[in-house]
Amino acid sequence: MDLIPHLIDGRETESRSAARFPTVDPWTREPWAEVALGGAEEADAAVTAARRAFDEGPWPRMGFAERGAILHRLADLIDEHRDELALADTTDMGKPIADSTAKDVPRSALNFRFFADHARLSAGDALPMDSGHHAYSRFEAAGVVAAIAPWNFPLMLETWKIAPALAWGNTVVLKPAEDTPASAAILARLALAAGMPPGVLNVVNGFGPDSAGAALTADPRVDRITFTGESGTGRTIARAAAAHLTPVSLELGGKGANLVFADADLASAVDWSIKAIYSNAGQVCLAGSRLYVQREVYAEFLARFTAAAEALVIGDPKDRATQLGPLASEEHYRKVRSYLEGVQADGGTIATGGLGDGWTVRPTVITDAPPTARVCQEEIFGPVVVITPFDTEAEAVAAANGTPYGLNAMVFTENLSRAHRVAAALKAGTVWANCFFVRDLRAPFGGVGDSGVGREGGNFSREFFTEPKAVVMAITPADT
Ligand code: TXE
Repeated sequence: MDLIPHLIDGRETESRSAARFPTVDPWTREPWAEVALGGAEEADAAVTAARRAFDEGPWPRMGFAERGAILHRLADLIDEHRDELALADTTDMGKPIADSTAKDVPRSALNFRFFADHARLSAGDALPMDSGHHAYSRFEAAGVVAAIAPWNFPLMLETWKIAPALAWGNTVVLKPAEDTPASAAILARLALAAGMPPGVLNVVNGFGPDSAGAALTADPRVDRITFTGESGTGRTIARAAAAHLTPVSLELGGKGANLVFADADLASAVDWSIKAIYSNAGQVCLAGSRLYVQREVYAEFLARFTAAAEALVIGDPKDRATQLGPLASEEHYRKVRSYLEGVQADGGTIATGGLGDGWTVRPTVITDAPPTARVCQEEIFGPVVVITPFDTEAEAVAAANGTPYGLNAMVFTENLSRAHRVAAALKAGTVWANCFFVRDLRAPFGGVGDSGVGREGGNFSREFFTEPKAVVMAITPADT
């Protein structure tokens, strides 16, 4: 079986103990590769390498154009290795190959292109002062960044963290999720091929608690921690970081509300709502997992939505026709299953869907669930939506804001004023009106409440991954 190694200081390596763990293909439910199992020792070695590369190496001292050229080369290599990278994510976590090929990998390349250019074009501001002084800002690299990634969009979310960190001159230690280490190992190899000096990007494989992940967050030599994952894990990481006052950026869970008003373009609302909950088998922090539909169109919407859900193609994620693969792991499948098993006791009804073969879950619709039901409050992270009717705009907004989460929300309406009014009233880091998942990498991305701390994207990534500095110069008046 293939071995997925760490990358530490420019070298692909096993752990010193030679310990390994299997990574499982959730479609075959069989291990398909072995992974070097890192712990505190490998985390320490990786931080040492990243520290040296930052303190002594060329990377933070290069000009933006030179560093940017390497990042652009890496983006080109990602494009050239698109099929290999897409297959790695699909095999590791069951994402349909059509999605990993057309969305995840191209977006990962874009992450490097965008942040390379963004850093070069926004390297500082000049601030002429009325007092006759001249001030300017510098955005200086923060140092060593620990990036701890989840398994639902492995390559895409890893590069979303790594790209801005590197573009601003930091060095990085990445810990991929234990379920999805394969694409990061390929990325690491491509980074070296693109000309990235040793120690600039390090990858350590392993688990979170009491393992590589926790060791990274406890290391005082780490200057920034960027994490995407579960809200509880985010709290643990924030506590560890507090010991050294290390700034954290936490992108956590969600329970996206999706409001469909009677004046919406119903066909389009159904189409987007289907994508919002069933893409990636619902394993999306942004999933539109709570659908609120105005009563006048509720019955028609439910009928159309259910028909579209039942028509989705479930199957082998390596088949290009598949729209819904298995859930990413047995542990995760068990979690989603336990939510479905609790629906009836909570007062809800499974209108369509339920468990499928293996670790698949069919596109599921739950109706009649009271707002306090677990399926209305907690992140299921599966292809499971709760649909509830509402009467007034105020009622819909209150329902949407009625969870501890606040990552994103959607509103479907043809009434322009309503769209703006509702967008302003929703407690969320992102609101989509008449669309879903459309991103501009300049826009802030992050969540409110239990959905996270901080924002990334464009200038927001600049603030997090740098130490902004103000320089104020006195301009001596000319002798008169
Ligand atoms: O997440 P974890 P899991 C949600 C989703 C899912 C649940 C559990 O609901 O069912 O979280 O998934 C590392 N110190 N999301 O268990 O544990 C871990 O090794 C340092 C939402 O996979 O948060 C992995 O690399 N690191 C979500 C990463 O954190 C630690 C994406 C995520 O793992 C650590 C994924 C520790 N103490 C899951 N504990 C989203 N918002 O997109 C774990 N890790």
